[in-house]
Amino acid sequence: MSMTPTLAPSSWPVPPCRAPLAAVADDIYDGNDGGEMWTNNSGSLISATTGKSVGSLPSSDNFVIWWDADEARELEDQTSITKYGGATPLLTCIDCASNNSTKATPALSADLLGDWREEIIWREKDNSALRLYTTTDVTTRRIYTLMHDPQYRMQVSSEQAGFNQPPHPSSTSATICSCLPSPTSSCGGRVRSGTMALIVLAGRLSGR
Ligand SMILES: [Ca+2]
Ligand SMILES: [Ca+2]
Ligand SMILES: [Ca+2]
Repeated sequence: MSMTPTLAPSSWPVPPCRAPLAAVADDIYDGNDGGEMWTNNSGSLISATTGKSVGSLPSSDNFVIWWDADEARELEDQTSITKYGGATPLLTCIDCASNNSTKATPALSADLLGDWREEIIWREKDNSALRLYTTTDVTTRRIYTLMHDPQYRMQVSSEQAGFNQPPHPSSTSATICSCLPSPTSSCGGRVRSGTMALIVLAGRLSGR
């Protein structure tokens, strides 16, 4: 995501003597233009463009996901999805479990099906199955699906092969914009949304 270059990290209201255990930067709050960031010990939500506090500390500092109809991202942690400031989760799977102990990450988050909102995959507690959830909210926002963006596809594959963090598109805007690259593949054809991630998941899903 983009941040103001002149805004030195040392000027942000994060305690300098206590390194944060986790930090997130994305656009999760419509009440502040552009992106926001926070850490587990930042004490509040901080504007990525001004460095000023713009809201209460989010309820988690784990994954972010495009889930509902608006273009701000939602919070994903353990086996729930919650809107910033929301009292009730938008989605919870009580029969599912997260991965990586205290990191509590999903099996995968990515734009796999349908429109640009992202799907979530959790494993069931007894490891007998993977569950794939997609939003049921209707949106009027129409853009290329995120798998059209090469950087996004690379980060989706990194979720499975490297450090497990949510994928981000290459747009320089903190919000999704309609200027994603024209969707073409290296073979000259059109890239099909979700193709790469579904290949990654094929082995797991085939065991169902
Ligand atoms: Ca914002
Ligand atoms: Ca949203
Ligand atoms: Ca989708």
